[in-house]
Amino acid sequence: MTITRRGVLKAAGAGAALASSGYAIPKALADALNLPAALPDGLRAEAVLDALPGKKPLIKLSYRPPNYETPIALLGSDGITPNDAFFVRYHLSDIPEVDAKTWKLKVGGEGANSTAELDLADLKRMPATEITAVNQCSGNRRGLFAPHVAGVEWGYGAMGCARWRGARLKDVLNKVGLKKEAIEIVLDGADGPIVQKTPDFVKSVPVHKALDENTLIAYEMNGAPLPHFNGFPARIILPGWTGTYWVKHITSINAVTKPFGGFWMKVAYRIPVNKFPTELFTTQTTDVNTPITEMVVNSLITSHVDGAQVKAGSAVMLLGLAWDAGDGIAKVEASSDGGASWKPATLGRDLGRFAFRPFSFTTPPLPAGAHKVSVRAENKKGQKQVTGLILNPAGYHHNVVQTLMLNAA
Ligand SMILES: Nc1nc2c(c(=O)[nH]1)N[C@H]1C(S)=C(S)[C@@H](COP(=O)(O)O)O[C@H]1N2
Ligand SMILES: [Mo]
Repeated sequence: MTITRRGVLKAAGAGAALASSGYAIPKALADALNLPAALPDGLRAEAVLDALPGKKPLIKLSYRPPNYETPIALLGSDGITPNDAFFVRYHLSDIPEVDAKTWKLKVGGEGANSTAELDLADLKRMPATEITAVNQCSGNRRGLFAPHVAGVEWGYGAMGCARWRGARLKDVLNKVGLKKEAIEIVLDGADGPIVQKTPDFVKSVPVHKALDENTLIAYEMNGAPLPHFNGFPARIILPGWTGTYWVKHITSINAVTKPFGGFWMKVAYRIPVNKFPTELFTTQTTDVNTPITEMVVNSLITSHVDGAQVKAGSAVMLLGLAWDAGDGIAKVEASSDGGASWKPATLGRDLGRFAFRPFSFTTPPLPAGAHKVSVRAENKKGQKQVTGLILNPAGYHHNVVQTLMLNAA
């Protein structure tokens, strides 16, 4: 089932179901397709809601490979993104349906002392850890970059937060033992290129991050097996770091003693050195650039979209989410007067330092007219969202303070 944005807006306007599919458009989803005005015109007109097997209708940016973002309304405000609403990001189109019975994980590499092969039962027999963590694509909000940069033109929804359960990567690496010269751990999944000109999607992480007690090989998401499109039967969870390292359908893990040279490390997913306050991936750093690592502090209003109608003379309760790389959110502030004055928002439940932190803020009664509303988060290290976009060639780390218009009538 595919619903075009134009169709949705028409149907929602008429309060009707789409005649062709018989699918009644929930108002929240119609609102969600009111994509940010900064997105390229072509994309805004073409964006469609489309349901992958096992998923709710999400915003489809491409089908081969599947790139689907979560509508803002489905991100909700309780800090957990449901599995059927979680965004989907792939680089390659050959995504096998992995059979849990025959799936094997190979562990070794020239930086390891031995090799091992685990099946799913072996992995599940190991001590299990559960951690709630945000998975956000490096390119989340790329579509808001001005001037526009090439890549998947994501809006706000290339992110989600779930309870991930699995074995520690550290315990799996201990089965083979690392040589003291090992510097990176190389992660590869079952998916591959359909045409050989696209390089296979393989990532590496520094040994210290691989050995971090929060780094998992997860087989459960929010208490259920991983959905196929989120990495069944097992994926890497690298709390604090952007989604690119969270390799899905993981099949091989290799320790290496030299910097890993694949395309997805050396060419893609890089940021200029010294532009962002994030950890340096030292073994991969050149004079000019370095792999993206940690997420930057950020927040999003999820209860209202830009241009939402509210009742004149009434207070408006804004709900949303804030997150960072794992220092934890210290405060969220909101303004309903275009940034002239800021007041603290109320922080919601704390699901752990790597999770979405819900917040709420009630505006003063808003007289009839347009109101500029903003929120900004600060983490426990004192890092703040930026007010001006930090340009970088691949359009990463967009954490500009969000402003939206509410129309009180
Ligand atoms: N096997 C595999 N794993 C992958 C990718 C991929 O293309 N193939 N993309 C990565 C990127 S860039 C992101 S942002 C996350 C997205 O996770 P999700 O699809 O579960 O939301 O998966 C990561 N893991
Ligand atoms: Mo990504």
